[in-house]
Amino acid sequence: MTMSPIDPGLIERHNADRRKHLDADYASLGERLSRRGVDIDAIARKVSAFTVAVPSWGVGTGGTRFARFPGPGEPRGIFEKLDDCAVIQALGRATPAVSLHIPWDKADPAELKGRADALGLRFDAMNSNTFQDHPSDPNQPLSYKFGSLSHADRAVREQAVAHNVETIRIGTAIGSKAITVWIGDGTNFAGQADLGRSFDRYLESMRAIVAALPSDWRVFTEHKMYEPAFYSTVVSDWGTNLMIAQELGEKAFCLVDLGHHAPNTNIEQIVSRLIRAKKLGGFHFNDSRYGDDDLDAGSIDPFRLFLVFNELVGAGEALDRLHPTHMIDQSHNVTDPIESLIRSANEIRRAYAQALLVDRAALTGYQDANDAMMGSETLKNAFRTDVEPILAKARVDAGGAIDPIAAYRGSGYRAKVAAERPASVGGGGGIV
Ligand code: LRH
Ligand code: MN
Ligand code: MN
Repeated sequence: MTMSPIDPGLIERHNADRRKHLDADYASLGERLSRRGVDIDAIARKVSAFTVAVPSWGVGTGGTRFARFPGPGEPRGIFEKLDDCAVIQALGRATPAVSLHIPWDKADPAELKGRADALGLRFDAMNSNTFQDHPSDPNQPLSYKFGSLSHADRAVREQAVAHNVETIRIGTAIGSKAITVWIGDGTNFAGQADLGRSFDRYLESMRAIVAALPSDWRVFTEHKMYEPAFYSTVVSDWGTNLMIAQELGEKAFCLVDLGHHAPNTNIEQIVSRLIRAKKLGGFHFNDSRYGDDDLDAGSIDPFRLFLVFNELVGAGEALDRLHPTHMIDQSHNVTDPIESLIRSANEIRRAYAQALLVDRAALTGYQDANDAMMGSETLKNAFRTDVEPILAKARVDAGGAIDPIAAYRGSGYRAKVAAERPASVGGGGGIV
């Protein structure tokens, strides 16, 4: 029996008040979709099966390099973070897995597994961290100031490799099947490091990490254009990332964090290319306006999110073979992180549902006839459809809330944990 930090009776009462309207909205949308030859129940089934992992570091308040403004009741460690993740899942029913970051979330693996099992959660890809120093870790005395996996000093590289191997070992004990490697390595000045030799050293380190992967594990390498390095970054773009994945072999795949590209980059085209290359490993979903803003998925440019899903759905079986993993990677500075994550998961599902509504046969026909207007209209038609009744139905049928943010506010969870968890100073877990 799963223990839920949200009273199921509360969700039932919440839904009882809204059920009639949802049923009417669902029937009305179903009628309109059937005129387009679409079976609403088939769409709802696919949406229900679609899940996205939440980042452990996302349930604490984030920050910028200028300041962090902690919210009330922030989780003080990984076990309280898991409690918050269970709230997100109880109400939204789209996020049954959590992605951990080591050493931020380091704890006894048996206890981690036990707590997650009790809460009905599981673990998605693990994340290693060699982008900051870990002075309290006796296994990591050397500094990553000038890099980690690509560092000029072999001893630092070996330490960084060993940290990744340890992260895999923890992940293996808690049922994860993948590790995501993102490094901050790069330079601030031309001439600071040799661009070619740095990359060679990185590849050599990654080969050692791949050699430590269990047979059923995958490794995702995550590219990012800049930050913390501002002149050059070792794993800077999807071209570099593809080279890496091809070099490292069949267990290696590229991870696309939507915030890690230059503004206006055509990310959906990158996704299409990586599917063609059979190297799309997964996503870190978020939204951005200027850089790696880590804003809530779909909050700035929902059309772009839809276009990414349009590529995924359009790829059909080619994508099924890749089974990319879906994770959120966000930093919540001004909202309650639980609310942001509930909403983001729903926005990601919305983009998926809308992409499922694209009339693909018609689209191909318009494309082949060079009918630019109707090709565009075919996508817009799907994007313009209000699929909220489908999303709400998927939630309710799985035991979640029709309006999960309203139900969360009604639950008083934040006030309850604020009383139990004294205000944190710098903690909350997360990158500043
Ligand atoms: C780097 C990144 C990467 C890290 C996370 C905290 O910007 O996207 O995925 O692990 O942020
Ligand atoms: Mn990321
Ligand atoms: Mn990022």
